[in-house]
Amino acid sequence: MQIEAIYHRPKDNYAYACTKDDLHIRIRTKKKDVTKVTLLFGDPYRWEDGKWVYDSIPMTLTGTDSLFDYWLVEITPPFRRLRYGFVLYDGSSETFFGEKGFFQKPSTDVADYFCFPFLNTADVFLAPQWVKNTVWYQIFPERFANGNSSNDPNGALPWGSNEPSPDNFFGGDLEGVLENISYLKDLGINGIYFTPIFKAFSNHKYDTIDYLELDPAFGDKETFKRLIKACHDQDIKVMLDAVFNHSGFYFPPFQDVLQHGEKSKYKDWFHIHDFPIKTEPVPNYDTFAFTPFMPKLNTENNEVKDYLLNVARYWIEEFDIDGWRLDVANEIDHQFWREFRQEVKAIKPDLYILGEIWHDSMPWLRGDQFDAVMNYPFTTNLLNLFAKQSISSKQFVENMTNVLHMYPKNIHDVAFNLVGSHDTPRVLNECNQDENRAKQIFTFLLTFIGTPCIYYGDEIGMSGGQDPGCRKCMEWDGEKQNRDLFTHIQTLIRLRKKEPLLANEGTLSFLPPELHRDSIAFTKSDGKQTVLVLMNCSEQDINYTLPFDLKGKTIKNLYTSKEFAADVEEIDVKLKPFDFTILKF
Ligand code: ARE
Ligand code: CA
Repeated sequence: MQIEAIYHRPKDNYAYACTKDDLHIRIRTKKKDVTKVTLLFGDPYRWEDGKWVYDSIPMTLTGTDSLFDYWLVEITPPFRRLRYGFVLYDGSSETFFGEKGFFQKPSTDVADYFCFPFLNTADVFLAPQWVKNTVWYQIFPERFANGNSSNDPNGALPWGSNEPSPDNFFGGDLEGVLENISYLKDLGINGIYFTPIFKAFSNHKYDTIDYLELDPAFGDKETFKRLIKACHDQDIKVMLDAVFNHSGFYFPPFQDVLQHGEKSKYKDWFHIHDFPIKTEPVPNYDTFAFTPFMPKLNTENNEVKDYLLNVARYWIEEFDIDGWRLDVANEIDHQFWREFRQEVKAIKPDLYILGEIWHDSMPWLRGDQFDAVMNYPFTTNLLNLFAKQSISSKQFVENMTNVLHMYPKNIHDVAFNLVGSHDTPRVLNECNQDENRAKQIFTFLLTFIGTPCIYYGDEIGMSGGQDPGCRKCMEWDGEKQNRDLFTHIQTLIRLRKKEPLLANEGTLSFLPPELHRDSIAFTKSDGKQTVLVLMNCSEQDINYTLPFDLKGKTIKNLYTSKEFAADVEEIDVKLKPFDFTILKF
């Protein structure tokens, strides 16, 4: 047994409360090394005749990535506290593993066991439940629709007349969104994520000038109120983009520092290295990336914190927004986010707090800061298999298993899953304009766990490269829209809403990728019924024998609504290149 590969450390993703009463305990072992893991567990204070009393329960293998097997067990400690250890068996030898290391036999000293001291409800990660049933649509307001030409910025170009550039404008606005709510309703989405809409200098608005005013090119507050009401009337949630890591160059407090230097009452609102302040050739203050026009805000300064928390509260209290997406969330201090969560949840307990973090985000997902992060590791894995074919289906499953074990399970139900955004090339570009690959990516996105998001225009097959290429004006000419792709996505969204097992109900399991190298297959089961998603991720036809005994069962194809009775044990499914099937039995 390779004990060096064995890992467990409470809490985070190895020991966590999945509900206010239940604990998940996980352990990692070398791939295909250990054949059985038993958890020894007991109440820390339960002793009989001077001996600590413990019970035992087998753990379940829940997945394998390229290096490790992952084991899980769910425990409901009667007194909400637990001491536990592991007995691992590899077919010939056995070892005990506890907090003090490895022993030949289970230790008799409770101090050698791991400890989950107390299951306090306040510590349990609880995300808004409505998110589990939300399919998001991301809107870049300058480029979705121009509903009012009178507010167009000077020099705004005719809609869709030019390629987007870092500096040009086309006049998109909130009235344009309002006019197309029916389009969004028809697509079936029930959440909109707006990139920034507050007054700012650029066409992307990530360089804020006034956090409490809408950008005049997008419309006024009365329009925004109408838009929110129209969305809520259609059961569509609204999430805004909070750019708190940095302000724009023309943010009045920064302008005041430029004008008054060290005498400015705002000098501590930023991270200025020395005075006089200079913006070139290299700024002598902290910025986002190396952009002098995005001075980093000093969120550890109480005045800045008060100012930004007031902004966070204002848009909830005055406009009843349903979520905040947090820009460059990983570069702001954790204490700021703890106070942010307390403030916004006090006003609206089921507000969705979504951090923009592209990497491992465990430190922000402990229940005291974010509800979720933008799941870019999911995006990368999906594109590498279906778009770029740079990995095998086996590697895809192993990578996805790794992602799923990076966090506690209850985090994945509200993970913000995306296949593209305003910061990435469009999915069709990643697929080299191959519509079938793009369809397959949406099939996976909309049948997997988490809360999926569609970037505006992807649903009608818009193309576009890295920013700014991915920010073209929305294509409203039906003749130029890929209606087949739209219908495919619309059907999947409808299915997802109708069939809870296609969203976040049931237990997810990948079928062994060894069963067929050119396919991805996973099931969601609630113990009574199972939904199987089977996808061909190759250019060849595949013939897949379902590894279930289905004799006598009725099998329904959820996508075509056809039903058939399985009168034989083994069912074969034939799939053309990049085809799929969704079966329920
Ligand atoms: C634009 C161009 C840049 C150019 C810059 C020059 O895209 O190539 O260098 O202009 O000024 C906003 C605008 C962008 C603009 C940017 C800077 O939308 O168009 O860039 O401001 O002016 C990292 C961060 C992540 C950030 C991305 C862009 O971690 O937070 O970089 N995303 C947010 C927003 C952006 C926004 C900003 C931040 C700034 O979503 O739209 O940009 O407010 C890897 C790394 C990630 C990295 C990612 C993308 O995966 O792991 O950390 O994200 O690549 O680069
Ligand atoms: Ca306009």
